[in-house]
Amino acid sequence: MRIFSGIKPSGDPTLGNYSGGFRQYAATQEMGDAYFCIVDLHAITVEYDPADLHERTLDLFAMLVATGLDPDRSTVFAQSHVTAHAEASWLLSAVTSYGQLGRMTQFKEKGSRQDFVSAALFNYPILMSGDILLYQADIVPIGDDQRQHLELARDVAERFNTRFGEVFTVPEGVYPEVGARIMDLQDPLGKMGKTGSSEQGTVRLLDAPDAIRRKFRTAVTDSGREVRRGPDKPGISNLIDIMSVATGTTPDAVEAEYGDAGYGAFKQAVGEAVVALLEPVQQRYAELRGDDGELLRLLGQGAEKARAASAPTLERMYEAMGFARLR
Ligand code: AQP
Repeated sequence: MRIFSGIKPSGDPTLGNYSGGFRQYAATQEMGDAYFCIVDLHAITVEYDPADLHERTLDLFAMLVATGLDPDRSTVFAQSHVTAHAEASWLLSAVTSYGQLGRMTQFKEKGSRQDFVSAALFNYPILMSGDILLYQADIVPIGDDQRQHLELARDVAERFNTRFGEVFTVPEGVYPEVGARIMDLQDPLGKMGKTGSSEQGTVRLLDAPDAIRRKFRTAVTDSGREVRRGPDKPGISNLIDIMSVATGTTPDAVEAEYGDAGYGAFKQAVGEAVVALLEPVQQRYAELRGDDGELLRLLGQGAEKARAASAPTLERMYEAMGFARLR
């Protein structure tokens, strides 16, 4: 089984990234031949500071390892180190529908927040399709916000296979049962993101314990007193999901334990559970982040493995599309 997923070095990672991303990566790496990519080419699709990109890439690599990836077992690498990604993206743009790209909600949402909307932001899902398809991934562990992009990647694979012959495995998205979309603690109808959500409602994996406690203490709740999930309780439902993710118990068990505890006590308990979850991650991160040389060595090792794994697919793409190859 081939597994692929990517994460953008676009800001300090959040509890949302942990829930839909990191924890799924660590779990799925046990299932087969796994590729995890720091998608730095995706990070330039919106306004960013070139002075930060290098450090953010190393930060994210250290966080991937701190949350459980083993770079000797899995292939962990940076997208820009493997030129096949940019090449595949151009080739796949020939079988991607312009209309479908324009319907992507992330493009519309992120585009509306930018003064300058780049063509790269519009083309983002093509690059993402190439990321996945180059590795012939069977499964792609992601959060709910990437569902529409994954569907597009499947359409692109199918259109290519129909037009040029069977080259690609059509990938399946894998979403967590609980915590597929963690919401902003201050606005439980909006996603918690590295960018775009409120600072007070966004829990970052490197936040100090007291900052985490404060963010949960001030989290927006709903009417009523009962700790239970429901469409009328977006704030409490989100906190129940977070408690379930942090402690590895089911949302039903969380409701059974805290149903009558009152919102204040429940929020405090969720804060403590998240602090306990992140403490060892932060410790491991600090150890790893102290050694740039080792991180770069491991990134180099990942790049080599990723180049070797993606090159045959890229070659098959060129051949299937009829290009004259020099061999
Ligand atoms: N709130 C979330 N709940 C569950 N999963 C989430 N993910 C992101 N936010 C949540 C998942 O994290 C993985 C890596 O995300 P990404 O780096 O590809 O960027 P994104 O999906 O666009 O998320 P962000 O954090 O909000 O970044 P920005 O602000 O830069 O766009 C993905 O699997 C994603 O589903």
